[in-house]
Amino acid sequence: MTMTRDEEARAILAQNDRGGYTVPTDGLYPYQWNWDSVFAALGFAEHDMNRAWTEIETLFSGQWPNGMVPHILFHKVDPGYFPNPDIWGGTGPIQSSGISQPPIAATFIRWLLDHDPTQEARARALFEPLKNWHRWFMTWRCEGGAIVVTHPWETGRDNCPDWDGALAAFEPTGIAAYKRRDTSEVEAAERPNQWEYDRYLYLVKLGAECGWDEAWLRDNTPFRVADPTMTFTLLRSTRDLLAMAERWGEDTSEIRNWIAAMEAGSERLWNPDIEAYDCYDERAGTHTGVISNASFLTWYAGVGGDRMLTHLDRIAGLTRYQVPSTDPAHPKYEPKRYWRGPVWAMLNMLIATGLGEAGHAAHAQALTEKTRDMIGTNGFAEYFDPRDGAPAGGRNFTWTAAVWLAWASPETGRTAWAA
Ligand code: 9WN
Repeated sequence: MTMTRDEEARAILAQNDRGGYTVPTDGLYPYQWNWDSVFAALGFAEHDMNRAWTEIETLFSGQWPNGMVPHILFHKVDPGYFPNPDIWGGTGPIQSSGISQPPIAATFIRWLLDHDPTQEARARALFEPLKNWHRWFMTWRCEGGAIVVTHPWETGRDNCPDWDGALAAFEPTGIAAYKRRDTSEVEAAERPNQWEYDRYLYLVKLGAECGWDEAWLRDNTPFRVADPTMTFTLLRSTRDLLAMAERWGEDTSEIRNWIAAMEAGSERLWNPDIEAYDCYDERAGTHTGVISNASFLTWYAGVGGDRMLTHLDRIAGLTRYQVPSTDPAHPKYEPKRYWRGPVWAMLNMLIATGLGEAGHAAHAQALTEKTRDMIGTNGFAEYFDPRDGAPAGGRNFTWTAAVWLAWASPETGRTAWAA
C-alpha cells in the first residue's frame, strides 16, 4: 500500500530522529544542524508536541558560554561528514562548529507556544538562552544595524553568488589536504565546487586558529558580509522575543533597542542599483548585486513595505516553481546547483508567512500551492530545480518533510501558527 505524503513526512521525521535531535538526512548530514532542527520541531508539533520541544532544547544544550548557538552539534562523531569536529575546534559544552546559523528559533518557539500554551514553562526556560544568543549577534555581528557573517555556511545559503566576490578576495593558503564527503552522496553538479570548498575550509581554519575569538575575527577576517538571511530572521525573531518578554513581564528595553537598530540597519542591505535587498560586503564596501530567495524575507522581517513585490512577480514569470535561490535573470544562475538557483521549500514557508502577514493573501496562497505541488509531485528532496521541480541534493529530507506537515500539506498544514 502506498503511503500518503503526510505519512511519508512523518516517517522521514521518525527515520531521521537520533533520540532528542534529528539529522537533516541520513548519510549526507549525520549531525544536528541549527535551523534544520527548528524547522523539524514545527513538523513534530503536528503530532508530538513533546518531541517538538525536545528538539529545540537539545539544540540549546550546545549553546556556548558567550551565547552563540552553533550551526552544527556533533553529538556522535561520524566519519561520513567533512569537516569533522577536530577541524572546527569548537569550544562549547558539546563538540560543535564555531559559527551560528539563521536565528529563526525565537519565532518558532513563539508559534509553538501560541499553538499550545500548556508548554509555557518550556518556552519560558528558553527565554534567557534566546536573549543571550540574540545579544551575541548584536554584540559581535552587527554593523550599523545589519547582521554580518564570517562564513558562507553561517547564512545557510552556502554557495549563493553573493559570496563570490568576498571569496575571490583572498587565497586559501595553508589548508591541509582533505577529502570531501558530500560529493560521494550527491552529484557534484548539485553541490558547491572545489574553489569554494577550499575557501570554506580556509575560513574554518582562520576561526579555529584564533579560538573563535569574535573580536579578532571582526578585525582580521577577510570575509565579513552583511546578509538578508541573518538580518531579516534575527529582526523577526527579536520581535517575537519582545512579545514573549511582554507576556512574562520581562525587561524589554534592550530588546526594543535591538529592533530599532535592525529596522534602521536593514536599509544598508537595500541596493539602489538593482532596487532590491542583497548582501553588503563590508570589506569591499560594495553590494553583491544578487537577488536571492533571502531578499524576499523582507515581509517576514516587517521592513521595506512592498519594495520587493515587483521582483517577486517578475521572477514568478521566469520559472515554473518559485522562489529560486538566485534570480534566474542573474548571469550566475544555475538551476540545479544548490543555492545558485534551486527552490528550497523551507525558505518558501518563511516568505509565504511574511506575505500572508503583510496582507498579500493571494501571493501567499500561490506560493503555498506551488510548494505543495512541487513536494507532492517530487517528494521530500533537499531542494528542487525551479524549471520542472526535479528533486536535487539529499532525499528524505527533514526540513522538507517538516514544512510539508506544518505548512504545505492540504491536510495538516497551517498558514498561521497562533492557537
Ligand atoms: C554546511 C543541513 C545544512 C543546511 C544548510 C545547507 C547545507 C551544510 C553543507 O546543509 O549546509 O552547513 O555541508 O552543505 O546549505 O542550509 O542547514 O541541511
